[in-house]
Order: sequence, then C-alpha cells, then structure tokens
Amino acid sequence: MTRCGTVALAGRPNVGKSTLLNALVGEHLAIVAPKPQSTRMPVIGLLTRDDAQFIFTDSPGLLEPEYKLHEAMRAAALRAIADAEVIAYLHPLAEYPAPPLAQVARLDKPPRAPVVTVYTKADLASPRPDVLSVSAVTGAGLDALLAALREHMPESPFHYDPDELATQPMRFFAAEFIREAAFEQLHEELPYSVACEIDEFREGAEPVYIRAVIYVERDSQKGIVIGEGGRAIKALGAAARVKIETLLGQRVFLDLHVKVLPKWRRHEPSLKRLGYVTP
Ligand SMILES: Nc1nc2c(ncn2[C@@H]2O[C@H](COP(=O)(O)OP(=O)(O)O)[C@@H](O)[C@H]2O)c(=O)[nH]1
Ligand SMILES: [Mg+2]
Repeated sequence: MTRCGTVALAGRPNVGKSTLLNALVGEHLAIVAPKPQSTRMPVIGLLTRDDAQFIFTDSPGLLEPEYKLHEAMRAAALRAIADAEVIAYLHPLAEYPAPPLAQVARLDKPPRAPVVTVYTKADLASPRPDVLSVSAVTGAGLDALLAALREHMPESPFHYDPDELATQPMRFFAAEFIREAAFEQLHEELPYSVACEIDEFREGAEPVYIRAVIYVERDSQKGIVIGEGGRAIKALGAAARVKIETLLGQRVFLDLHVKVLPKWRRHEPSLKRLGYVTP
C-alpha cells in the first residue's frame, strides 16, 4: 500500500519554509526573500519518492496581523495547519529550543495532526544530535526529514501523477515570481506594497505572452517602481521573465504595467480582487 498526504510547513516568518519547500521538491516554486513575510498565499509542492507521495504546503508565516492583508495571511496559515495530515513545524536551529507551535500560532487547542519539529538553517548553527535538523542550502537532513514525515502519512493511493511537481496554474507562479523580483530589486518597505495580477496569459504564442499589472499603494511608489526612463521596471521585468521561463520551460514576453490601487493592503474589496481571502 502506498502512502499519500498533505504536509504543512508551518512556523514564524523567515524560518525557511519556502526555501525548504523548494529544496524538497527540487524546483523553485515558492518565492524566497531575506525580508520576512514574502509568502502571502499557500504554495503547493509535490514529491513522490518510492511508495510515498508528499503534498507539501508552504504558507505565510504565523504572525500578529497589523492590517487586513495580514489577517488573510494568518487565516491561510491556520487553514493549512488545520487541513494537514502532518505538520512540519519549522524553527531555526540557532534559536533552539522551539516554543510550542500552539503558542506561536496562538491556537485555542493543539492541532489535530501530528507535529514534527524541524530545526532549520542547520548550516548556520552548531550541530545537535538530539533533534531533527535540516539545511535547505546544503541538503543535510532532508532524507531523515522525509523518513520522519512518512511515518505519519496515511495509507492512501497517490493523489497526483508521480512526475508532477506543482498543482497551481502557471499564472499563479508568474504573479508570484514578479513579486519575488520586486522583493529583490525594491528597497525597504516598498515590496510589501506590491501586488501582482496577470491580465492575460497566452500559452499558444511563441514566446508565451503574459500581460501583468504591478499594483502599488501610492503615486510616489509608482514612480519608484518605474524608475528614471523606465529603467527600474525594465530590470524588474527582465528578472521576473527569467524566473517564469525557467519554470515554464518556454520563452516568455512579459508585458508589465504599473498601477495604483490606493491602500490595497487595508481595503477589503481590493484584497478580494487580488485573490486574498480575508476571514
Ligand atoms: N543559511 C541558510 N539560509 C536559509 C536556509 N533556509 C532559508 N534560508 C534563508 O532565510 C531567509 C528566509 O527564507 P524563506 O524560505 O523565505 O523563509 P520563510 O519566510 O519561512 O518562507 C532567506 O534569506 C533564505 O535564503 C538554510 O537552510 N540555510
Ligand atoms: Mg515564505
């Protein structure tokens, strides 16, 4: 009998959830940034190894909401925990020991699913023999982690083709990679004001034609994103295009536009339109 189930990667912002998802799946699916709170929506990654199929969900970090977008992010993180068959609770090894997940997530009651505590960024701390630790950078500990998770996975037929890595549509990843480029190229708080919407995704074309809108919250931000003579938006678009082409395996023409959606992070209808589900 095979095993198959969902594994939620949970933990505070910046503990390495997205990087670990990518390392496990072997493909850059989830966006990663040195700044916290880059992940806003769950990203699903699949790994089928021997008799086990792992359905990993990367989700936003568990945080105290400061505005409406954060409420949507926290709700998504809590849903991922509630829906999981196994919870991989991530915490940096350098900050050993991890506080209880229920405390970090402010859960009323302990989660239904078994919790496997995983210490991350092991390459940055001295080793500890008594805990499960991984480094997404060196790959150390990943096989042991999979073995530990497998023990908790229900017996079940596979839900997906063993060759599949992702379940979400390419337009989702396109929007995410544009945001990732924004996190790389824009400074300070500006990436947090960036949202992205794909207006058109023409697969039949060669190169694939993608029309995307970057939303910011104020006119002054729009000026910065575009930059002098359009230089900033050009560089951002070029970086995002390469990321999209890598996952898609096809050449892309990225037609990028910048618009202002005033205070969208605090505005329920704007959040809804951008696909963020508030509780
Ligand atoms: N040295 C090292 N850095 C890591 C590791 N995993 C993640 N990071 C870095 O930690 C930061 C946050 O990672 P990310 O995956 O975005 O964290 P998330 O917010 O929990 O999803 C990024 O700068 C990553 O490059 C690791 O295993 N080793
Ligand atoms: Mg993340």
